[in-house]
Amino acid sequence: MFKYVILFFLVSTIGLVSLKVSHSFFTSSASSQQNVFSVSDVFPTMSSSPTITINPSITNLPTPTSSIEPTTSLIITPSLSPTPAVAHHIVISEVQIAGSATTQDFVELYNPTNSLIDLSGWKLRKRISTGTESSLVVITAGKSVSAHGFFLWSNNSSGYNITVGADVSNGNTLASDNSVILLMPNDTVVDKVAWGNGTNQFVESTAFSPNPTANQGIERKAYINSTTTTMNVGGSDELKGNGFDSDNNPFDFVLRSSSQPQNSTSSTESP
Ligand SMILES: [Ca+2]
Ligand SMILES: [Ca+2]
Repeated sequence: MFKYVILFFLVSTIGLVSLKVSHSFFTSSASSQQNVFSVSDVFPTMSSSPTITINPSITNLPTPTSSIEPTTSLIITPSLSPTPAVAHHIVISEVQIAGSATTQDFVELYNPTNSLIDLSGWKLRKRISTGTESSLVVITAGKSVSAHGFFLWSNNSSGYNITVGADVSNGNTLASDNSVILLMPNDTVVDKVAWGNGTNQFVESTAFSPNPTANQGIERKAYINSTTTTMNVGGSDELKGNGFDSDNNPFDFVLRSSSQPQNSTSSTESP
């Protein structure tokens, strides 16, 4: 019996020592007098798939353009159609086709330029209502029209040319539905005016209407806004010349109730 007690004691002792040794080997911590070491009882796991970051490359960047678009644009405002002002050439300024007698006819010219113009060989020609053309007058050599001055042709029946002081005259006549053209000696067209309703008229745009009656005058305006009233005696444009020419007979002329023939001795007029 005592042997079994001893044996049990030995076995128990060995077991405790073994347990102590095992615990010493596998404890998660151990200590010494001055240092403390710790180990984990869980082994760190190593990532099997480490993440590798690759800086992405940038490709296909848009190519900057070298040109710089203008931020402002040049705006050119087109001017309205220029207002025809005073003509730069001699114009037919007034016409009468009948006075107290049907032969009391005249054509007045006006020089809106600043220079005297020699009229030698210049021509006035007419077309009657049927379109038949003939000479009204060929201005004789030595005749001229001063700057801003006038020049007058008239019929000479019964001394009408003396009455109006015509610079040139003859027996030719004008009538309703006629037209007149002013030509340089080389037949360069200078001006035209028609009235009424004739055939193949010398005309700018359309004919002036109506036909003037006895002692009335078809008179060229001084300005674009001139009217019969302003062009009449006492009107604001009476002494402003007759230089407005837009090549449009009905627009460029007004009908004067009483004509006013002017000649080379009349006072000059300027707009
Ligand atoms: Ca004209
Ligand atoms: Ca006149």
